[in-house]
Amino acid sequence: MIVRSLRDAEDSPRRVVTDNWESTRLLLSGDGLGFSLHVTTIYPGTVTPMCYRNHLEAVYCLEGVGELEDLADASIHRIAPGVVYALDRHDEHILRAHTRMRMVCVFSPALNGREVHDASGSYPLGGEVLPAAREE
Ligand code: 9YT
Repeated sequence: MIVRSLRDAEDSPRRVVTDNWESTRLLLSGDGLGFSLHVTTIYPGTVTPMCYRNHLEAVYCLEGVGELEDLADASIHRIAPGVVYALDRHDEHILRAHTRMRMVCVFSPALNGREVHDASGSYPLGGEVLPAAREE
C-alpha cells in the first residue's frame, strides 16, 4: 500500500511548474498502478492548447471556473467544481482558465515523471522514470 500526502509530493521532483500550470504527480509509472494521478493548478487567465496523442486523460474540477473548447466541433464547455471531462479520443482541445483552477487528473498510460507539453501539446513517451513513492 502507498500512503502519502500532497504536501510531501509538492516538496519533491513530482511537482512540475510551467508558465500556465503546475502539476504535482502523486502517482506515476514507477508506482506500478498503470495510471498516473495528478493535482493540477491552472493559473488564472491562461489559455492552454493540448492534444494528448500518447495518453488518455480524465480531469475532475475541484475549484475555479474556465472553459474547454473541443476543436473537433468548436463546442465550448463550462468547467466548474463537480465537472469531469475525459479525453477519450485524444481530443484536441483548449483550456481557458477564467480563475485559478484546481483539478485532479488521471493519465493512462501513466506519466513517468516530469513531462511537459511538446510543441503539439502532447506528452512524449519514454521520459525519465522517477523513483517509486515507496522508495522516497
Ligand atoms: C488540465 C490539464 O491537462 N493541464 C495540463 C497539466 C496536466 N493535467 C498534468 O500534467 O497534470
